[in-house]
Amino acid sequence: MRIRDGLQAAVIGLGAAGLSTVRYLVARGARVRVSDQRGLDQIEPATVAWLREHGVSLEHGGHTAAFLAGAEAVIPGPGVPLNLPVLQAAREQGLPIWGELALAAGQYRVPVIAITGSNGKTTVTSLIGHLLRAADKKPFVGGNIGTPLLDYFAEPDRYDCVVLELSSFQLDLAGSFRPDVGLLLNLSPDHLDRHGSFDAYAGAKMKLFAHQVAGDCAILGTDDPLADATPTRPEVRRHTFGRGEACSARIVAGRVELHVGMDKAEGRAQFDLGPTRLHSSVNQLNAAAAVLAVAQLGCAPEAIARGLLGFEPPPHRMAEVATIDGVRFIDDSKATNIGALEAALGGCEAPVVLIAGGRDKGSDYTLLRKVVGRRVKHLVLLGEAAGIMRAALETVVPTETVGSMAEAVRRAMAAAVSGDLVLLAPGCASFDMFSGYAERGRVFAEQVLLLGRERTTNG
Ligand code: UMA
Ligand code: ADP
Repeated sequence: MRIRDGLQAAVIGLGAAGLSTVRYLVARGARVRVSDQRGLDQIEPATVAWLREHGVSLEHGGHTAAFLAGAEAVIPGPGVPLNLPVLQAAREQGLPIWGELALAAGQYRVPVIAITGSNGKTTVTSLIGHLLRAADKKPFVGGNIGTPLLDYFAEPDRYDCVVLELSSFQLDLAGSFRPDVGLLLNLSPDHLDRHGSFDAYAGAKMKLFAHQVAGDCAILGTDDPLADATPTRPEVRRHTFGRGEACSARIVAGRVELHVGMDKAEGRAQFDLGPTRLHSSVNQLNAAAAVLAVAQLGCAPEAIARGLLGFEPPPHRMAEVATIDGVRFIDDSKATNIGALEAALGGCEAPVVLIAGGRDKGSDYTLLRKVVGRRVKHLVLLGEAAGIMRAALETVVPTETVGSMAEAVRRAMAAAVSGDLVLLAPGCASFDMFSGYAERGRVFAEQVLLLGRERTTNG
């Protein structure tokens, strides 16, 4: 959308995305105000100084209805709950509520690949960025992965394509945004505390495809029945990845076979994942999705193959920590919903001692009964969700509850025998006990390594 000079814009939330939004609006001549729940002493002084210098007024310590006086549009950050009283007041006043994607709609001058799904977004987004660089392209990689998506517009000349990881929060307020290549990896319940229902959550994800036009491409993970059933517009090219025979990027015996997007003479290209770090069952899917997406931008098979070989998956996703007395410890701290936990267990061949729990996001843990009953020999629970998880799962697996990660690691080791796998895959958010999933994974690894040292010392 084009921002009118002098537009009175009210931004809510001064996190990374909010600040980027303020900068974007200021650069386009809008009159901007911003409101944050934090006190002034909690906001970086350099940010406060920048706002003052650029004539942006700051409300801090909470959001009031007075903040909206004279505003023509309200732009909440992606993490700002949409049921805040100030947003309800904005709706009552008939003010439009835009997200970052809505602001950027129609403004990109280079191809945009946008990735969403319940799990695998960050892995696939960083892999796509990596493959594009291997093909000598200059991608901007941002969105939910960390760099705010509007930062692209600060220096657009540095890039020849854009790769965006998009959350349901961002897509909920996407306006008429459309990606040239939209990629939906999978769909399973997440963030129900925010969206209220699975249908509302899935509906937000599906907005990815709502405004695509002829010439655009929709990529769907057909191993996941919900992603497979996602409607796309008839004029849009629809490609699929997975293990099914008809897939455009098909996984066969640890290889990705690409049946589209290559030079006609070649017919298909093949990529062996055996020698790469993408050989786990979920990463095979991620690789197929990424290969299919970059092929749409004309990347050559040799460059893709080179890129796949050099890719390091991001940390805390099925990462090997150590093996102690024959017991392997795996850190999948980024498994923050039940879909990721289910996928992690589905990929494990050895008996699993599972460490799970954390902050609940409104999940129904009874959905895990089947996979837990089949794969898990002992369950160690910690965090706020331990009680509800226990109630849902203790009849299918021996379960105990602990108070700390140190205790969890020790109890898991006590329940394991050589050949077993101890898996940290919480199925919950981490914020009840940690600053984030990365800290949770780090503490887990520290405790595992400590245990290993003690065992060595004690012979
Ligand atoms: N705030 C208010 N009022 C509120 C709530 C928050 O003023 O009612 C303020 C907070 O005080 C804080 C700011 O808003 O100053 C936080 O803003 P935010 O929650 O929108 O987060 P950002 O720091 O801008 O980071 C956001 C994404 N965060 C969320 O969607 C929660 C980041 O995704 C993203 O990397 C970043 O923009 C850059 O694009 C993180 C995330 O957790 C990784 N995403 C969720 C997930 O992956 O599950 C969706
Ligand atoms: P997201 O950004 O969507 O959270 P990540 O790449 O950070 O995705 O991975 C999050 C969790 O999902 C990790 O536990 C990881 O092991 C798991 N995961 C990764 N790819 C997939 C996939 N394609 N399907 C299911 N789970 C996956």
